[in-house]
Amino acid sequence: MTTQPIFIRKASQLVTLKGSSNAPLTGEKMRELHIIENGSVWIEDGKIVEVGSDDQLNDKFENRLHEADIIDATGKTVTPGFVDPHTHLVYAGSRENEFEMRLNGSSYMEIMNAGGGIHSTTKATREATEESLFQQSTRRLDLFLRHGVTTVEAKSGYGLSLEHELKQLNVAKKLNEAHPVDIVSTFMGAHAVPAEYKENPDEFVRIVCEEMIPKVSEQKLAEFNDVFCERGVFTPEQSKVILETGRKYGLKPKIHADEIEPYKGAELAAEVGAVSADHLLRASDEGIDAMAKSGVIAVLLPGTAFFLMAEAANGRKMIDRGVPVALSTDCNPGSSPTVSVPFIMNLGCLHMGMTPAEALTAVTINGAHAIGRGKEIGSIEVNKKADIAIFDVPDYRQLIYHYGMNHTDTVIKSGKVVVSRGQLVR
Ligand code: IZC
Ligand code: ZN
Repeated sequence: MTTQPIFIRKASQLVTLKGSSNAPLTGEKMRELHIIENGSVWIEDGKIVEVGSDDQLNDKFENRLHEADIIDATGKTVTPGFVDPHTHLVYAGSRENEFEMRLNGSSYMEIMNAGGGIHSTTKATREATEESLFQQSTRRLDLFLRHGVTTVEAKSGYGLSLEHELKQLNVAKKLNEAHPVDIVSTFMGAHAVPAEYKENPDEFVRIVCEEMIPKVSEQKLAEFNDVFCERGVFTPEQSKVILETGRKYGLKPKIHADEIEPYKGAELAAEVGAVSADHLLRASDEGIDAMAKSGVIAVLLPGTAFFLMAEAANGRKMIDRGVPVALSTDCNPGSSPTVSVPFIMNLGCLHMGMTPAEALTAVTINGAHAIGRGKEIGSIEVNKKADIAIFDVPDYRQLIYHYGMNHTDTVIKSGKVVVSRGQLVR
């Protein structure tokens, strides 16, 4: 079945990020957005068919204008739909009580070690039915979409038992089928050592490796395998075993590295050839150089540093040393309860020394590469999936400069309008 073509016309800026599909952008290439002024895009059957100036496209499609749904983007900025490569999307409950505890001086780790934090969300998620998890996560996905996000990675890790990890991953699978936003799943059984294995964490590592990973792989419920490598959670040695086991079962490694303390997580990411190392607030220079050398993408999460009142990762240094950088919300109930990718870009600029162009690259094509989707999404190029966001600002920098606001006007997902005038289209 063919669908009605969509013709986006006359964008003040059409940010294409052309030529970035084969590998993530690094160094000064992260600042090359390939913007077309007075730009237009022709979309058909879910794909981008032509990209160029409005004059060029008007000539080419002159005879077919009457067929198309025309979206006038005069005065607006058009970008690839945002790709958020690190979320803990599927969970139950909320942790505003811990937010208040932190405001009164408790730390994230103290709360977790006292049985709260990840453990409290695990309890709520284990108790929730699939239906309830689905509903609670749908609400977040709707909000993502309304902020211009068309693809998210989603991690498990609030089940921490075979049964409940599979439940979480199954919810992600169903959400991917039911919701316009695409979901790329990551297994993260090694998100915390559950209370029942507190005295014997190695036994939990064994269960992750021998019971959970094989099942997740057999049921094709995830593409990636992640571990929270942090003092008091999983050691670099345990993390290595978990990531290498995952790889044997076809799950590509990712790692939560050097978030709270320097722990040689960045080095480990390079050693095991992880697709990305995420957080990196306390990564060492050696670790950063090792990542650059082996092409590990740094997924930086400045919303988490902001929310934990910590100093953000040094994005500037990573880019200057040749590490490809992506940005993400880290959407989760403990350390970053937000879906606002635009706010994350603002923090990337203000707290991590990135330029607005680098920040936009980081939430589009580099985000796509961080989840293995660089060839399909993340730039506006012929034959790519028509995932496109239109913002009510004439210059992409205003998207970041007018901070804490949602400028999203229209979102097109797989060639269909799913947000119009800021509202979901059902
Ligand atoms: O629920 O606190 N850092 N995992 C690692 C998290 C934050 C999520 C949480
Ligand atoms: Zn995370």
